[in-house]
Amino acid sequence: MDSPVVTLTRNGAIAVVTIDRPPVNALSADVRRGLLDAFDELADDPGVAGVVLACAGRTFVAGAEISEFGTPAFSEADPNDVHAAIENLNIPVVCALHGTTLGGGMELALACHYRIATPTAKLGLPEVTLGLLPGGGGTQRLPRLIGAADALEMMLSGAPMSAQTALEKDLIDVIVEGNLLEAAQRFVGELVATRAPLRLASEVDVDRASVSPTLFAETRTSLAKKARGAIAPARIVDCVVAAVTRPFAEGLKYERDLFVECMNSRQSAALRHAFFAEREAGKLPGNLAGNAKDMDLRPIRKVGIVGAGTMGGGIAMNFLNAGIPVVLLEVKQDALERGLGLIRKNYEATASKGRMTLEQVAQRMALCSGSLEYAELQDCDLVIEAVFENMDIKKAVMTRLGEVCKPGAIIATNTSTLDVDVLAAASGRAADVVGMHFFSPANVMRLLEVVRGRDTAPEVLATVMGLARTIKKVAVVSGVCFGFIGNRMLEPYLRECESLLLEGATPTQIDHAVEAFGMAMGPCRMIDMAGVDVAAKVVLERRKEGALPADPSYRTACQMLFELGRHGQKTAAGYYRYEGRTPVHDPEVDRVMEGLAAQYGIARRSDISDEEIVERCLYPLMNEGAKILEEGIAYRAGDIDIVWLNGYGFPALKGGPMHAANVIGLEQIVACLDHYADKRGNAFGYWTVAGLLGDLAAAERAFGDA
Ligand code: T1G
Repeated sequence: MDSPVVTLTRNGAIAVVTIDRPPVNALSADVRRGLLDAFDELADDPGVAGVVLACAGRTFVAGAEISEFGTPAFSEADPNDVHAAIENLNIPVVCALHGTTLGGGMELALACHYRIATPTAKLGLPEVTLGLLPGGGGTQRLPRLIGAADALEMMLSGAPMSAQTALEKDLIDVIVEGNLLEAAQRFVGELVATRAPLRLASEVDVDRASVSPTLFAETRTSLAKKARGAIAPARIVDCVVAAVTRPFAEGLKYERDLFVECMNSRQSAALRHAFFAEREAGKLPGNLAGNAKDMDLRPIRKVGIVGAGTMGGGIAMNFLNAGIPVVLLEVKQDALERGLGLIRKNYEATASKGRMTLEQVAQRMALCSGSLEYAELQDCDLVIEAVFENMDIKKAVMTRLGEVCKPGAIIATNTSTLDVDVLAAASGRAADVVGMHFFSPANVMRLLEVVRGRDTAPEVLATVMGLARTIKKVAVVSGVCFGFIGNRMLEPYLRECESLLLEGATPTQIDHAVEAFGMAMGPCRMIDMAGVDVAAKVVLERRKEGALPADPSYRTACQMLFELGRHGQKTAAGYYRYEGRTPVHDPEVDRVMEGLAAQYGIARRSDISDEEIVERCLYPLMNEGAKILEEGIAYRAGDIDIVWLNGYGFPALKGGPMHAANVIGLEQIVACLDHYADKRGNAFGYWTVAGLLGDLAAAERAFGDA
């Protein structure tokens, strides 16, 4: 036994097999080989009466090594052979669970004869979140242990189960306090002393009488609605049917066939890409700021927020949820009280749904104070301005903060459209300034664009990236440009949407085409929800700055709707008319678009296809992403994907716009952009292919290639 990641030790007649492969003991080929060697050795050792299987480090096995999928390593040392070696040992094998036992780790535990866990341990089969299914016997053993319905719920939700729930479902045998390994050795000693039976999940039959005759049909109907087009959930149902109706060996083979189908699917490739991209996005490239852990990060013990409006209140909740005290600053008492009241109301609404207790509401509110005095911000380690989106107003606030905040305090701006460098300069201490662009509602949306200014100190950036993890945000670093990453790419998307409206497409057709591609919400519905007035004001501001293309018809649709008082859902009319929250086609909008088309000499067409809508809305968006990459605004293509997956409803099953472009093929994207340049003219450069995109396409490479 000489595997560096699996060790076999003996304590008298008890053997301990320990996996040690940081950071999460992922079940890689070398671990699987080490386990096979260990259990082969134990099978031939008459001196061993019982076995403990445990992990070193922070957690029991948290799953298969995801990076192995689609590589030759995936096929080495089949986990099912490991499970068979464990089950077929003629002495008890006890699995000692701590941390997050997930996926392949859960399947390893299910193959053991007994399972014990710490009180805080969690167990789960989250494969579905990666477009996979438990491919190591999980779909066959779990129903045999907890029944088909509970097994389906656990595998289709992918949600982890607490140790207590697992105990109640007989998924584990005991919860142990204190030293897990010692308890496990005692437990296996008792099994040996009492000659306890060896329990093999694979030999249990699912009690068919316990399976509701409508369970599978109802599950499939529910999936058809909520898991639109996803492959893995449907295959999980198929596997559980097999667990109920077929012998174990047959079910195991069936499971493996369906697992390979899922693993080879584009959906799973997209979800696995996003898994790693999200983690990469949280890291600063080494060249930029060295390694964060080598830097003097600035401790954030108290946060100030200037502006108690919807954004300021939502931002505050993130810190209160993390137990960080907040001072909320306003200029008028009534505005301050309104802001504090909104925070409390949000918490009480959560409590009314049973997702937090009233005691927790009180605890969070106790951490939140309000003031009308800037002086109250002097002991804050971070102050975030979330005042009205106007340069003069924000500059004045930043100047005050530069004067008031203590040395070393970080000053952040929540601006979504203004120049962070200008705001940083206004503070007089640009090295302490960073952008923190929260997405509304700020207490719900996971995405946070962290905008590094020209002068932002590396440790300020690293501190805020670490703080983002503390407040459970998915942080992506952006450079300074209009709209940073997300809103900058949104611009050509909305531009083409509005051009299509003037050419004769309806809001319904555009939204349906884009939603059929997978976007959570089409552009017209999205703007109606966010506010046509908000969109129009951004365009007006940029027109004032001369930052818009010279195209006279540029985004006139939202301007006109704004002038007509059609501000979207809030006025029951925007691109649609609203009956409650239901969007209804409004012929008045057609007339508005016809008028604008006539005004700007734009020919109306009746042959606009859904394919043209998707190409014209999404390919310029992807092209803008390439420009963002080549300008160094975003560090990685994956970062851009994470922005769009977490902030703009891009379909998870497509992995983000840059991953989707890779799947479509960059040469295809380029050809399409060239096609529209020829067909529509390129006077304003809308169809000019980004240099990086053209180069990658010519070299037959992809975004994110090493
Ligand atoms: N494979 C490879 N690397 C993994 C990994 C995995 N399964 N899980 C985590 N990592 C890396 C991650 O990339 C990061 O790396 C570091 O560990 C810390 O992760 C056959 C097919 C366990 C709850 O889906 O949910 O088993 O950035 O930042 O927030 O049926 O990681 O440090 O270089 O997320 O404390 C099923 C996935 C796989 C669990 C810990 N398992 N992991 O969260 O840390 S498929 C999963 C997680 C499977 C079998 C099937 C979380 C975590 P780096 P982290 P965390």
